[in-house]
Amino acid sequence: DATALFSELREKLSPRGNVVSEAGRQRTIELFGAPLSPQEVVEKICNDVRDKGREALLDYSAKLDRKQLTPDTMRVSADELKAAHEQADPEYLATLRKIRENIIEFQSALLPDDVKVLREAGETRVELRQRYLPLKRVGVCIPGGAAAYPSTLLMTAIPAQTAGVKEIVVVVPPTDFGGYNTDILAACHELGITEIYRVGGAQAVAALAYGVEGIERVDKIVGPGNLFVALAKRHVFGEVDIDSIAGPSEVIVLADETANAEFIASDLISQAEHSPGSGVLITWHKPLIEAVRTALINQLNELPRGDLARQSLLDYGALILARDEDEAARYTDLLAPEHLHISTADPDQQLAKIQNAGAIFMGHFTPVATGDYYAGPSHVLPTGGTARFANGLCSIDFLKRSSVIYYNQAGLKGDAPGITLLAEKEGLTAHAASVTIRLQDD
Ligand code: HSO
Ligand code: ZN
Repeated sequence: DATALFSELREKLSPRGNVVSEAGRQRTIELFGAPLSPQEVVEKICNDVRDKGREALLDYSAKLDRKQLTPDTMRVSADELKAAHEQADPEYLATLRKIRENIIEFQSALLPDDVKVLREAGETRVELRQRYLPLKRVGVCIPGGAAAYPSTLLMTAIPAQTAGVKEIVVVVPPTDFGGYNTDILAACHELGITEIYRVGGAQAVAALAYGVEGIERVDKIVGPGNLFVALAKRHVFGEVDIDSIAGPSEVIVLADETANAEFIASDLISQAEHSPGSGVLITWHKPLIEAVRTALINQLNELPRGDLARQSLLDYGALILARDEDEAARYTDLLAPEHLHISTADPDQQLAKIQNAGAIFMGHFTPVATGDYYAGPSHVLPTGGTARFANGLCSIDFLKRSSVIYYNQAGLKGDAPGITLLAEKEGLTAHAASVTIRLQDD
């Protein structure tokens, strides 16, 4: 039964299992004297930060991130930002500027125009509009546990800035890969971001959602993080908007007989080296399976993060032989990967058969790294099979819309019978009266 098989494989592909649904069940964390599930821990942290504010935020940073911060050291100062930028490698800064241009070019092309419709009503017309405005204040979570990710700052903050968001707040854990990382601070300065807090985990998400002394609450929280960040975002959703619940990186490579086994091995290892991360090959060309296996073994032995990537691939990777192209496309759709790399002679042909994938990389010369770092679309993408319904982050996600309705008296007269009929059906006579009262003296 293909569906059962693939839901099993799907679990295998999500390197934390299905973190979000699992998190309620396990009771493994001894944080408050009693064994709590990650979900319960996150609820406690969020409620404490909501009720006790900055004091709780700093307490949790000390307890969980082992960093005793003060209200002063929690926020990155203007001097620190300037110093990081001045000391940064000029080539790094020049590359950031080029990437920034690439992201702005693509993200601004996505932005919708306001919509205006004039509809006939009686002798006249009514004006119907949809207006888009940027969110006022957005919080961006940058990870800082296993590696430093300045690219994630670019891929979240620049789409927001392109949409016109003026206030961007960055939270990044108080680690060498996070809030003390000069590459990240230099990138913030380059983007004109001045509000950066060295806090991470659920406590940072709660501070952004509810606001604490010195940190005003935001309208939307975006960006990836560990299990605790993911659960906290889900917990505060409704109080603020969020982008999605991001899990670890994953890629499916679809390949035909024209694919290069060494290239494919490097693609699978690239996502696996995020550690955890997963890579799956699906091909209908049998010899490729063995060729990729050999290439994987050779490449893993050569790479600095080879051991981490090997473990991820052993735990979460797979090499799958499909009967033909159509079967490969069906498997891909069932797995709904974050990244899909179509490494075939005519990738458009396979693309046409696939519905579910967060970002799609076409042909032999478009490794996922192009999208991770440089091309223009954001690398914040739906993981864990959620590409079935969710989307990668983009500038549109930082807009909100209002509808605008504009009648004159003649238009109201034209539409009045329909409005009052419905109002009376619902027994809401004041609704009906609010129309008829305006039509009385003619
Ligand atoms: N592949 C990751 C993004 C990333 N890669 C950051 C390198 N740096 C998430 O899809
Ligand atoms: Zn990556």
